[in-house]
Amino acid sequence: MSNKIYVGLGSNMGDSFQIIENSVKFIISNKSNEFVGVSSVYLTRPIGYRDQPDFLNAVLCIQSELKPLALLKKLFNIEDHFGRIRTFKNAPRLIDLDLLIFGNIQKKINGPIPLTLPHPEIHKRAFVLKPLIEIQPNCEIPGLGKVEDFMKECKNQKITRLKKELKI
Ligand code: PH2
Ligand code: MG
Ligand code: MG
Repeated sequence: MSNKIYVGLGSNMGDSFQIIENSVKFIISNKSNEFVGVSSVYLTRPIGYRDQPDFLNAVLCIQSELKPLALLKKLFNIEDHFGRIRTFKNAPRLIDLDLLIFGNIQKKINGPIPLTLPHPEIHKRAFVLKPLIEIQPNCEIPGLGKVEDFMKECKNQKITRLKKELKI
């Protein structure tokens, strides 16, 4: 069975634009993943741990045959490939690849690789909501509601769309 999946990409170290572009290419080069669309890249202020550089963020939409944990493992491998070092929660990073929405799946997996679907923070984060709306204006977060309604509550989070486009 194939699912429509939204992946969040974020980077605030190194050549963030290039790392995001290469990560998208990597994800869609997997034969189980079909490219559906990608948002613009946005310059965003750090949310949570604030004492770190601004981020570049984007959202990718794919159609995939992979199961959630299988895809998550592949995303972790790509993060490792680009040199991500895990120090503390929300630390600056070369690349962060998050599963945001995975079809209609709503579940919490508490195994060795924990995973909550949909991602538990998306509805509070303009750096996810804005690019999601760009590629899927009527997007629904399974079990939560419309992305556009949540975006209204995040209006105070400053985010700027870059003119430079990803070359996929
Ligand atoms: N990721 C976080 C925490 N805060 N802030 C921005 N602007 N962009 C991110 O990608 C981001 C964040 C945890 O993964
Ligand atoms: Mg994250
Ligand atoms: Mg992550």
